[in-house]
Amino acid sequence: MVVQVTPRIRQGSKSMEGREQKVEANVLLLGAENVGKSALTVRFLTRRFIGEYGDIESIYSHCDKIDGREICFNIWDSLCPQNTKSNDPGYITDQQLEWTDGFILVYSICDRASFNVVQKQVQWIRQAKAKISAPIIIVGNKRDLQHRRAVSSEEGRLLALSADCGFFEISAAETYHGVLVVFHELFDLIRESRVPKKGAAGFKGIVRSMSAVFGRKRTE
Ligand SMILES: Nc1nc2c(ncn2[C@@H]2O[C@H](COP(=O)(O)OP(=O)(O)OP(=O)(O)O)[C@@H](O)[C@H]2O)c(=O)[nH]1
Ligand SMILES: [Mg+2]
Repeated sequence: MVVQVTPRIRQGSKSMEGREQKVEANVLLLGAENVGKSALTVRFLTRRFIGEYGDIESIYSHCDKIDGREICFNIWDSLCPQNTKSNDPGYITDQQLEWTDGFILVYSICDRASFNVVQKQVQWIRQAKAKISAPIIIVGNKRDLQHRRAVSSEEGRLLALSADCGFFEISAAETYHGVLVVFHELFDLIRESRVPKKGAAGFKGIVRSMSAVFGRKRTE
């Protein structure tokens, strides 16, 4: 099952793209060590799960067509701790905050500490002055490892609801589809965040739930 929470639409600092055909979106992947940030990135880029990824930090570019429009994702696959000057695993650099149009915060459903890191990172982003409009999607990865689950779906969903973030549980190891949905959903939120606010009341929050099964269970 994948639980999806769609956050309230935020007013963006960037202007609307209008009818431009090519759109760029900078996406920053954050999260504790070993949660699958690189696995998610490589799945999206190549559709493949290769198992081991090393500890390389990179920014990748990948163009895709969504609704007939060419979207160029710049994907920053970060390392944790994100800044060696800080011992705080929730720390996010000003450069990262400034660069990104949207965040994917990844934890492993088997690793409670990694969920705590995501909680800290959400707080950090929400308190940051810059780029306050950049949307966040929280991803609970490794959902194929149900027998080792340490964080319930409900906890992930509640964190997302309380912080106005999107939420998915996926397995980068098992399927490409879940990863694709995460990136496309984030792109939709980025696009909405760039639309000038309509009317004083703005948009109403929308919460929707969706269930889907992504592939068979497997063990590591
Ligand atoms: N079972 C399972 N293993 C996964 C999944 N995603 C990643 N892994 C494994 O988890 C380990 C860490 O994956 P990475 O993608 O390197 O994690 P990372 O977050 O990029 O780690 P750092 O770059 O060191 O911060 C690897 O052994 C992957 O094969 C998943 O969905 N299920
Ligand atoms: Mg990595």
